[in-house]
Amino acid sequence: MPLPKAELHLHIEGTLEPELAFALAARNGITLPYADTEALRKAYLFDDLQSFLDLYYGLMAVLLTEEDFEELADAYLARAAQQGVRHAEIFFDPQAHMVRGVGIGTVIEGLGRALERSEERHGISTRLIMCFLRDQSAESALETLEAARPHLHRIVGVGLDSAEVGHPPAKFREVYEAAAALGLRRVAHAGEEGPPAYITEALDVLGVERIDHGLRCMEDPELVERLVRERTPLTLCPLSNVRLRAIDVLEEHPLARMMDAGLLCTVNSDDPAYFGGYVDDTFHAVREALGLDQERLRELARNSFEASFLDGSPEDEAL
Ligand code: ES4
Ligand code: ZN
Repeated sequence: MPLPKAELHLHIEGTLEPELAFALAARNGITLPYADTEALRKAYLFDDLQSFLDLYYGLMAVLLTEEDFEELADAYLARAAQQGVRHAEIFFDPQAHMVRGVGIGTVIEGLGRALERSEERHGISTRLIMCFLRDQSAESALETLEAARPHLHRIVGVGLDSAEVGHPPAKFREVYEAAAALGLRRVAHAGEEGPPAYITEALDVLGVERIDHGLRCMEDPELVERLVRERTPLTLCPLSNVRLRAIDVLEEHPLARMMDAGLLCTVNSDDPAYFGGYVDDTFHAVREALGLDQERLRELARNSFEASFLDGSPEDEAL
């Protein structure tokens, strides 16, 4: 039995398995530039974050209708339930769809349809986090937040993802202020490929309450001390770090050292269709590669609930 856990760093577009991509392509009359699912899987050899993002954005071409987004999310939730996930905070990238002429309402309402049935169908409570693409302009992020206004009842917070280096958090100060004024929670990817200073900036300028990845905090002992003191959660994604070559091999992942340092670490799957495993597969992989014992794994599972946006109400405690 997998440990009950929350998944807090999961891009719904990154759960698009090759089989579903081809099925949606056929339904929508789209020709993919791969002969079959096997040929597509063979393309999943990445040098860095950008080489992954190119494929990830390209394959989204198959996602067009509300039903497509509903099916995508429902397929993830079904797999997540098998992995012991009881609560999922799910990222989506509206700008990556809007540039293709897919309305933000189609995306949010489609995902929303799957999410509103999730507790009943899969035993998983959910939250939706809207991410801004940091390699797009700050104006585009503001327009996206504005476009999302009619759908905000479905969204718990905002995040920041895509190509990190050269796009520091401060670029998005204004849109994060606007999001905070609307009562939205705030997270951001930082310290995945970017320097530790981006983590500090995300905390101080954007007011985020969690750091997505945060891997590179380990280069700055004062920052580590602060993250420990403030109990800032980090949503680590070890399999992603290996596939995108942030580290060479899983055995070199700093997760165990980060836990020893007192950091509030969680383990997540990021883009599981691309990185070779869902969240419990990731728990198994770090257990094997880093020699984490059962107590350490239980700590990670506990951390995932503590770091979540569940409010600890009696209803939530029933999880
Ligand atoms: C992402 Cl691994 C990762 N990093 C940044 N942005 C992303 N979007 C989807 N996966
Ligand atoms: Zn991510």
